[in-house]
Amino acid sequence: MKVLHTADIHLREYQDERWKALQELIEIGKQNEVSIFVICGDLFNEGIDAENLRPYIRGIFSNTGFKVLIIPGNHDRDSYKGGMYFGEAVFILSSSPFEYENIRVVGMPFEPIQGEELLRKIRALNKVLTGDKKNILLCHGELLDAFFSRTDFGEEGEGRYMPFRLSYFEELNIDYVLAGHFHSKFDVWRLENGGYFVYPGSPISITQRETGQRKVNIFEIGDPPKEYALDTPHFEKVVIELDPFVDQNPLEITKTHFEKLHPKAKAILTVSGYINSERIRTTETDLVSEIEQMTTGKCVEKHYEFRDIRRILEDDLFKSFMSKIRQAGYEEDKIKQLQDVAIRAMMKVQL
Ligand SMILES: [Mn+2]
Repeated sequence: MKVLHTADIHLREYQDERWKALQELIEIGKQNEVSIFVICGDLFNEGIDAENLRPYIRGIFSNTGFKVLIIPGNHDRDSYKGGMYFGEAVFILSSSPFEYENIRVVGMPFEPIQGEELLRKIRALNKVLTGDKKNILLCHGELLDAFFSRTDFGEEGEGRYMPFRLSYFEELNIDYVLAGHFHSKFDVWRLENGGYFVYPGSPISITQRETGQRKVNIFEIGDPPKEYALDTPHFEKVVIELDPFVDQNPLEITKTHFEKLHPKAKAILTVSGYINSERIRTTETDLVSEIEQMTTGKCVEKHYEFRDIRRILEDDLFKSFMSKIRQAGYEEDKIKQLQDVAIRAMMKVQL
C-alpha cells in the first residue's frame, strides 16, 4: 500500500499557483496509485481561505481513488472547527485512529503546547498504537534535534511551534512520523525503534527562502520514506562569479546558468566578481542591460555585485606583480588567490 505525504501548501485562492500545485499533487497521487494522501498541516494559509475554498476542495478530493487525511497546522487550526465538510474521502485526523487495511493513522493537530505537556500527549498514544498494524503519526511542529532556524519553518515570529524531540517517540510503537511545518527541504531521521521521522518540505515555494526543486514523500508501507521531485513553482539561487581572466563572455556564462534552470524556477540572481571591460568590449551598464534582457521574467531578485577593474588590470604595477607570480611557478589555485589579493589591494588604493 502506497502513501503520499505532503506538508504546508498554504492555499489562498482558487486557481492560483498554489491551488494548481495541489491539483498536480492529486494527479501524482492517482498516477502512483496511492491509497492514502496525507497533508500534515497548513493546507490553508488562513481560516478565511478554507472558508472560501471548501466547496472546490470537495470537488478535487472526490473520485481520486485514495483517502485524504488532514491535520490542522498553526496557520489553519481554526479551519476545521464546527464539523466542516471537506468531502466523503477526506478525514480530519486527531488522536482517534483512522484504520485502513493493515495501517493505523493518528494525528496530533497543532496546539500551542510544549515540553512535559506535549510529551504526555505523545505518550498517551501508546494505548492506541498497538503492534497488530503499521502505525503512522501525523504532526505539525518543530523538530528540536535538527539545527534549523525558525525561518526554515516559514515563520517570522518568536516562540516555538509544538517543539518535539525524536526521543519523545521512543516508547511508541510507531513506524512513521509524517510531519509538516518545516518548509525548507525533504529530510528524514531514524527513530530509536527503527521507525522514520520525515519532513517533505513545502510542495511549492511559499517564501523566497525555500529554494530548489520541491518534493513530496511517496512510499510503500514497510519501506523507507522516498522523495519524489515535483515540477511546481520554486525559487532557485543562481550565483555567478565573473573572472576577468577567463575568455568566455559573461553573458554566455549567464546564459549557460539559465539554460540549466528548471522551467518553473524563478531565479534569485547574484552576479559578483570582476570584469575587464577593455577585454570583453562591454561596460558595466551594457552588461547589466544585456543580462536583464536575457533573463526577462526569469528572476525575482537581482544582485549585481560585479565590478569593472579594467584600470587595475591595465596598470603596469599590477602587470609586473602578476608576471613575477607566474615566474615563481606557483600552482594555478595559488596564483588565482594571490591575484585576488593584489586586485583587492589595488582597489583600495585606486578606486
Ligand atoms: Mn507552514
